Amino acid sequence: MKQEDKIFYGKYADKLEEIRVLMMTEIQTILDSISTDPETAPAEHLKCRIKGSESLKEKLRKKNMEQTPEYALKNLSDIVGARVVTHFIGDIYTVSDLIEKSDKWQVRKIKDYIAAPKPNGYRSLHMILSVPFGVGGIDYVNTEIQMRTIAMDCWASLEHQLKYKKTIRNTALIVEELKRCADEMASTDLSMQTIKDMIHNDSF
Ligand code: 0O2
Repeated sequence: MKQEDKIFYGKYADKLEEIRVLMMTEIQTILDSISTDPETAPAEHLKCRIKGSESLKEKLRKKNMEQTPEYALKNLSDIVGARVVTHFIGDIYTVSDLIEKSDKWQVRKIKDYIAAPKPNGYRSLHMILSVPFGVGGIDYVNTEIQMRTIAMDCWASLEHQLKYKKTIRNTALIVEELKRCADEMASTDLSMQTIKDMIHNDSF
């Protein structure tokens, strides 16, 4: 954690780091329980981060919320966030089923933006977890796991750049092209899953 973030999170910083490590370790254990063979492993990569204080304050400011760690811990879900990037769509649901069964947390909500993509084309499965906290009278905090395929991840990274770029001339065209790419990538993800299923179910 950067020094400025340590200062902002204060007495909560160490516990947040503990939760980050817990999430990282538990999700990695789940991934390894499916396969550790690089050819069949479900995830291409796993990341877990604590939201930087500047980005957190900006989110609180936009939502007209109090810019304090206490308020954020009680009202936001992504101070600690993990991202699992998988090869195939089916892996997302295999992994999320196992995440639901873990005794390290309670799954509070699942937002399936793959079954129901956002209007801009954003696709991912978001899981909101309630994790024991126990510092400063806060018993539990919500954390978020985002799960998406490599194609969805590539798309989300590019679209995220659009959000933070202030001066773009062709915004309408870019938004339209991004939506088209999201739909094409979703179609390819489905085809790849079908081919994978055919390879594995067709053997005799
Ligand atoms: P950043 O900059 O990535 O941290 P809610 O909690 O339901 O009130 P919220 O917080 O928007 O609403 O939840 P949602 O929709 O589940 O989104 C949470 C996070 O998912 C976002 O965090 C993004 O990381 C990602 N996300 C959601 N929609 C999009 C999208 O359209 N494009 C991209 N690239 N990412 C998206 P932040 O804090 O908004 O953004």
